[in-house]
Amino acid sequence: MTRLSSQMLAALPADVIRPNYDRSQVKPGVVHLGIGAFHRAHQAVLFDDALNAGDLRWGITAASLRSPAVRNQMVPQDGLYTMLVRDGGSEQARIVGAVQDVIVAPRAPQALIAAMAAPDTHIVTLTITEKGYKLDPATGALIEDDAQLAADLLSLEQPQTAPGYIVAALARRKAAGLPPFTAISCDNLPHNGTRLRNAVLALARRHDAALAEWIAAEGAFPETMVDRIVPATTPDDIAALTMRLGVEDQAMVKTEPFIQWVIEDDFCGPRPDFGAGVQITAAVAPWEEAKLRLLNGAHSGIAYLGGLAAIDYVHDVLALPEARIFVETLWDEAETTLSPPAELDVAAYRRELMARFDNPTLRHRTHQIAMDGSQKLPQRLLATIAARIETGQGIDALSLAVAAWIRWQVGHDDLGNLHVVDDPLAVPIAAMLGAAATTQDRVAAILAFDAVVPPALGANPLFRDILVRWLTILEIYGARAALETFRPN
Ligand code: CS2
Repeated sequence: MTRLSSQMLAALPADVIRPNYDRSQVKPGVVHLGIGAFHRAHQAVLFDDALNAGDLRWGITAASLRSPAVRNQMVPQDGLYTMLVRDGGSEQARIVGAVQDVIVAPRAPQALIAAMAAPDTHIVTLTITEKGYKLDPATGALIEDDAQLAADLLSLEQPQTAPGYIVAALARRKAAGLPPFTAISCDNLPHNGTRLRNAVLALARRHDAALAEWIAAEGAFPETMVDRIVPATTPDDIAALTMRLGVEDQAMVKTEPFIQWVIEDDFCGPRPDFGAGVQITAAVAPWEEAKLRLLNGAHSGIAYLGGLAAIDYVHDVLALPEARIFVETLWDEAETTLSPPAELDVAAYRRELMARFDNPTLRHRTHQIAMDGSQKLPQRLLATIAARIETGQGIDALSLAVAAWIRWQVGHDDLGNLHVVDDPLAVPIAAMLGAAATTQDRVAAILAFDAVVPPALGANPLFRDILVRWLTILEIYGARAALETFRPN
């Protein structure tokens, strides 16, 4: 089957939106680390908007930090791919032209450093997932015994981590008399900019104190909140799009209409005149916290409970009335811990979130969201629970989500279907749960695991008792029964 490419653009059906700019004139202004589906449906589209608006400085050189899979999808297509926006009955296809090249970092580390150190590069964006920062999820300290980080602490000749690439490239820029780039974390971490800055400075200091000082003084690491639901693309999605386009697009992404990128007004160089979907603001934290605790907190609860109940998709979980009440209760609990920005109407935001979760055409898998729970729980659920406990408020629904995460670690759902626990801490967690004889012991082991649970919260007897109650119900009766306790009586 012929692949999508520059040559095939003219032959696409008339209703497919295409780049309106001359791609040969675009300069590479952005380097992106970690090109997965999320980047292609989020930041790349917003830079593509800038290109479509006539500002041709914002082409993207993207990098995979591990596998060549995305390069093999995109390079034969001249970097082009389709973004399919699905909402109930409607579907819109747009070809995004912003990605100019894809580098597989382990195969061409010097090419990636050179791209990041090029004079035209003004912005480096990252979607490397929570675990890519090499920071302890509970304390935020550099995980020095991580093998890749340990290698970068020794030498940056061939960096292994994203912070390693940033330090190597910033060193190159400093030596060349160039200003630093603005480094923008686009992962769902609280204070993601500060975390990235901390990781970069800690690593830089170990190599060259003067470099670290220069980065601290001249660099910029704005905080951001990113939001768009981007389910993993399936072979069926590609087959259906091939029928529609008449060419095959192996790099397509599917997503929802909603898109939001809130960026702290802290750039050390040029930036595009961003269009709709991007807000530049002084304070990102309140946005970030509301999104992490409402959207992502509910998502994780839906993922573990739905996954345990053998329900594949988010919208199918929410077809259960008790699951909706569970989510609303979790939101009632989380909402009181927020200091929402004045522009955010929380009630309307909650209604909009529920409608987004209900989108039946997205087919967002519970198993996808269940990944990397140890990295996600602290900011999505545990911080919220700690804040509720501090003010003497209930934590029933939030704790059920945490208990469901613990239950998920057993590796099978309530019907006995096996799943892989895809998590960087899966092995130590399985070992500690395996060594625990009773439900009480399992809860005690997790609460004592300070890589995930902050010690003060882990020592709280109220939290312990609620977790034991929920985990007992999950172990004996299953997730459906636990959710049913949220039925209106
Ligand atoms: C999801 C997020 O997979 C997950 O953990 O909760 O990727 C979520 O879809 C996005 O944060 C939405 O902006």
